[in-house]
Amino acid sequence: MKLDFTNKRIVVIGAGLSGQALVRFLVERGATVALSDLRTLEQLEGLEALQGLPVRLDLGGHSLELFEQADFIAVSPGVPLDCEPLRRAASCGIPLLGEIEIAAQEISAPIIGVTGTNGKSTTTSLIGEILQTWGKTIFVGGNLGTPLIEGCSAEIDDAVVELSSFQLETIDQFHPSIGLLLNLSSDHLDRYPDLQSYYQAKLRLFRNMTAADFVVLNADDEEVCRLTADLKATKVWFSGRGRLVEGMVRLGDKLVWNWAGANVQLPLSELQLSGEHNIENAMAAMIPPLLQGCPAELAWGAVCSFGGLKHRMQLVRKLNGVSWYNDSKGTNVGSVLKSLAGLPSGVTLIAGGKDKGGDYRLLRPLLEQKVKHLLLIGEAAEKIAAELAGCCEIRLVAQLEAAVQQAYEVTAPGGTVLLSPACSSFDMFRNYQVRGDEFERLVQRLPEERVAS
Ligand code: UMA
Ligand code: ADP
Repeated sequence: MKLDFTNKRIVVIGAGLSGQALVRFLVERGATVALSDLRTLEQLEGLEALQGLPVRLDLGGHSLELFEQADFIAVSPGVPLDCEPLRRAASCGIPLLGEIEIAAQEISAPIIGVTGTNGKSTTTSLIGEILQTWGKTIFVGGNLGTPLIEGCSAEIDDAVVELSSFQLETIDQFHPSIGLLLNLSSDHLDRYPDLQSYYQAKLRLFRNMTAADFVVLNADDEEVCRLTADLKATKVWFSGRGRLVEGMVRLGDKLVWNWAGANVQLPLSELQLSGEHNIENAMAAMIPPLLQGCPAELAWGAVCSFGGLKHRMQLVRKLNGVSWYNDSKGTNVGSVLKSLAGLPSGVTLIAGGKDKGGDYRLLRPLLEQKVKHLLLIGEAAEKIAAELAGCCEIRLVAQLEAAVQQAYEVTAPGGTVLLSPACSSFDMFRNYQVRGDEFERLVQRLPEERVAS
């Protein structure tokens, strides 16, 4: 069912990617739109693209009376629902609609929704690669980067959407036909009061799914198994530990797909992506296209030709026998564990940023095994240093530039320098992409000849 926005007074809160896309969509649907953001015009990017549209700007803070007088509030995912303007609107009985909910009510194509703590972007992209290779016209986006609302106008066969817990908080009727829950571990405890609240936000993905829908679940993840026991939708499991009779399972150097009479074997040696976690992502990504009838060999070919996304364990440079990796998207403890696990010992790890309430002590065993030097930046530096004291040599460094310089000086040939922060970037950078780009720029500038600073 489509919502009617004609002549409705709508306040869009948050003027980032989602907010700007919402403004364009709502103006086109005949709404009277105001765009409200804590930031000033000078601090915001991309607003010039809205020039010429009839939109009232409410910048440098939120005018509460606007929120009290609206017919609807359209919410960007990064805006916490307990902030003052949203509480004020809720107390006046004004409905809050998230960007995903608004978009989903417009999209009639089947939706494949991907959530979990880690691997969402890689898995979403892999599903997109497979469906495109199969000849489908698709939208691929969501938390990955392109707001789902931008996929509303196009004629598509499927929408493949990465969904964050923030986006799922505001869904209502949103109903994917296939939903994936990749894994669950600690993240975003700067937004949620506890881990269970974060997990419950993720589980909202399944709230409207029925027995006619499929859920793709990680059989090796205890929390996923525990929390999905009562789901109505048809469960399709994947396991990297060979524990399944039905579903997608890894057996040594191959994947085996056993489902509805099909038995297909896929050789792992052809996979370009590296790391155990990417085998999990590949397994999960294969399942939706296979359920839709995509030929297995074609799907596997598309997965194997995918070289990976930027800022995820990306080799930047080999310099004087040292390998430099950009894993700026390693923004929580669980992802750093996976990234480190795939490296030999002798690592110099650059970590830190905006703390999200993660338990850094979980890194201890792997740090003791693999990391020689830990260079810490950003607001979380002191907390991380305190929780990891004694694991390896630890230094607090003011800026990323100094961290790169020190890594260059202390890492012996044969070693690895890894930027994998375990934190978000927002204390020092606009986003993880800017942080990763800056790291790459600094690494490319390092001289071949080692010069003492
Ligand atoms: N703002 C307010 N008032 C507030 C809080 C924030 O006005 O109380 C404003 C900020 O000043 C800022 C704007 O809100 O100008 C930003 O909105 P946003 O945080 O929703 O960011 P968008 O640019 O719309 O990007 C969002 C996602 N960002 C977040 O969820 C934080 C992007 O995911 C996503 O790609 C994009 O929508 C398109 O769907 C990024 C992300 O970091 C990659 N996601 C988190 C993650 O992956 O861990 C969840
Ligand atoms: P997300 O979109 O969920 O943040 P990405 O695909 O962007 O996930 O990967 C981000 C980082 O998370 C990677 O650099 C890697 O360190 C880690 N990661 C990726 N896939 C997995 C997985 N399946 N399990 C655990 N960690 C993973």
